[in-house]
Amino acid sequence: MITLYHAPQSRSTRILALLHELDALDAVAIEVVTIPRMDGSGARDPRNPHPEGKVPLLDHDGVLVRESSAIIQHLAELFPQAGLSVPAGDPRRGAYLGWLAWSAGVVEPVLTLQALGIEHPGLARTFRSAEAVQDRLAAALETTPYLLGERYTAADLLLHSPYAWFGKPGMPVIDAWVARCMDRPGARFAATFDARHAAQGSRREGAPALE
Ligand SMILES: N[C@@H](CCC(=O)N[C@@H](CS)C(=O)NCC(=O)O)C(=O)O
Repeated sequence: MITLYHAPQSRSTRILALLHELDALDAVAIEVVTIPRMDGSGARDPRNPHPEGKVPLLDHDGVLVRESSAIIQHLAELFPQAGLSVPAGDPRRGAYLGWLAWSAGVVEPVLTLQALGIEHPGLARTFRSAEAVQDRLAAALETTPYLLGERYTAADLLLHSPYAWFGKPGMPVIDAWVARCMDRPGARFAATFDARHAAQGSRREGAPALE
């Protein structure tokens, strides 16, 4: 059995979008849980087995997979018929794995530090900058609609998601790619699912919409 622990309008929303893209919604149970939110609302959910109480978390037959990039790689390979993963042996495999790991190891800290207004020469030397992230994406998207070429992959799903959340960066080639990714059936499904659950949650709890 496979279960996704999901909190509406959070980093697990992209996993919901992936499940739709993989046509795997019938194979994965969605457990909607609460999390502590930045605005002080919400709380850790005792039903969520994530060691830090975070989302997303995937439970695959009792094996827990945490971290979005790992969950995305696992699910995209579990449902290969959707063509969102790049298998070992494919010449694009190296680039694909690199994009997934770069998202977690560089993009997430860089964009978080930028949002918090934190700068330090050591951080810039290690991770580069939000501008460097954009330049790297723009270079990849200069001649093709998606990061790995003509076809949308799980790397696009993961890497466009911060811009879907925080807003497009104002670079035409990236803005157009983010718009393409946000217009996917998976993204639209996840947005509708979350809106419905957020509304139900606020009616049930009398709580702010995000919980
Ligand atoms: N790097 C992790 C980040 C997970 C994460 O921080 N999720 C947030 C929701 S957007 C969360 O669960 N926050 C609750 C908390 O920090 O306790 C991933 O991408 O999976």
